[in-house]
Amino acid sequence: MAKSKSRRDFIKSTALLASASILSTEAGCQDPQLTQPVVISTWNHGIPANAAAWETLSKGGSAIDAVEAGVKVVEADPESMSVGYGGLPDRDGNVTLDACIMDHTGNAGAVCFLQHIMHPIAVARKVMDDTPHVMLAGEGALRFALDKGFAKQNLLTDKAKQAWKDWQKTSNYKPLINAENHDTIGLLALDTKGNLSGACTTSGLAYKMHGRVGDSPIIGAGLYVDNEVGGATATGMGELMMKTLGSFLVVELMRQGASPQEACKEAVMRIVRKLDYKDLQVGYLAMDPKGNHGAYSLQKGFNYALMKQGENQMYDAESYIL
Ligand code: SD4
Repeated sequence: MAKSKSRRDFIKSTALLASASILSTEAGCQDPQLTQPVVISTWNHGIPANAAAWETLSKGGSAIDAVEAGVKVVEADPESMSVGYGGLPDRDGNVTLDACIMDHTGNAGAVCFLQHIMHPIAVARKVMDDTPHVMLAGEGALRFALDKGFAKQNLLTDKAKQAWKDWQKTSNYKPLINAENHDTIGLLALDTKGNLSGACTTSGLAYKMHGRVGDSPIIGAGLYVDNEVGGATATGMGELMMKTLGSFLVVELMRQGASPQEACKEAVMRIVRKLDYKDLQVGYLAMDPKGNHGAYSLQKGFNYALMKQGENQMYDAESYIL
């Protein structure tokens, strides 16, 4: 995994360094029983997401709180055009959101085809914590969110609306690789108690059919965590991960002895062997309970942010197609 050469490579804010030193005095150095936290997440927006997750972890907070805090930063960013606020709409002009979250005990929550809510991950967390269910969809998810006090708001920014209008001139639907319509955030965190959690949130493929749901809210496709073995998350053309239950596959391969890197690669190879993947992208990230990580993608161009020991850096994933 080569460090990428982008300008964002060496973003290390003083806040991050400060939280790293809090960790070494409050946690890591004083108690050898405590695990060193690690955060890993997809694409360039992983840098600010990791930083927010780290803030929670460095104070001894839980992995589940950290993953939620991390991805919320990206959900609220209007410049991130495939997650939450500012996300590109479906072909009818609706921003529809998919998200899921999973903790170290195997608890999980998800929402799909949710509209008008800035933080679908927080709604997914409430589904996990406050209901006997795993997933709520569409109108039901919206009603639940409003009942829980979330505000209804317009998520279609002027910039996203203009992009949609431009797209309508041809209405040519072709999912692209590594373009701005493939920028889901999937984030995995390991906390000082050695617990793993994950979160995944997206506005899905730009200009998708109204009602389309991708892999991101599907436990086992977009995200899976088993605290004994490890966690995995996915990005890219959701249909490919759904057909192979990719994140579950990565974790199960790790259970059978594969390293996180080997498991990510094998899950991509499963797609290569079985499905028509031409011009499509899939990227997997994985982490085991010791903080070892893996990253592998179908096509060149998938990058991820890794934060450990207070350092937050971008890396390019290895890929099947070079
Ligand atoms: C989806 N997997 O809806 C998402 C899109 C994505 O990076 O990951 N973009 O299929």
